[in-house]
Amino acid sequence: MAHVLPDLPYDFAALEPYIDEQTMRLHHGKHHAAYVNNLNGALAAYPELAAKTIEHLLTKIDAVPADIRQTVINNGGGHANHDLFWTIMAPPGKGGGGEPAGKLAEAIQSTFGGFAKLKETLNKAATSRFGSGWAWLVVDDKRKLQVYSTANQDSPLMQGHTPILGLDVWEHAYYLKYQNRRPDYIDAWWNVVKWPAVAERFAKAS
Ligand code: MN3
Repeated sequence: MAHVLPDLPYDFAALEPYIDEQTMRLHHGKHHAAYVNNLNGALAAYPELAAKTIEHLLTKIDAVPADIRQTVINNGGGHANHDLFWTIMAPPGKGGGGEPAGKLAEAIQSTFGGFAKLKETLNKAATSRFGSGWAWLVVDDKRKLQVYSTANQDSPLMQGHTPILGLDVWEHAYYLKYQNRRPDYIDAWWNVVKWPAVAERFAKAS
């Protein structure tokens, strides 16, 4: 059973003006699609692994044969990370924007000292990531929230953490509209974060 590129849950232009249509088309239809194709290519020689979910493969990455392990880290990570990314965003006013509520808001308060502090911490992780990578809000193995960044397509799943919010800071995610102004892209992105989806992931992970 091959991995498939999921459809976007909204139109390519739906996140305008914060994330532009052309970026969304290329990001989803070229970048994410390539991760899926490369992952399937690597797994073709290992039918028993091809039947596993991507979450399973990344969580147990040491069990993946050495000859395809880095390919699975890069392309399987790329697939899982983008799968999350599309679903934790929504058009402003249609689920996107605003602030977290409920138990997630309580956990953010007790861990970071409030939403403003969480934003500050995640913004710092995202702006200071050198080169390509992601900034994350995760539920760690002790069921606590943590913010950090990873390089390339490295998934928090590989260290036993469950990502509940992820921000792609590869240049392909923002360069067409924001060029070198990564901080402007990060500021804009908060307007399309779909907190109910993050809260759902938080509830499942904790
Ligand atoms: Mn990307």
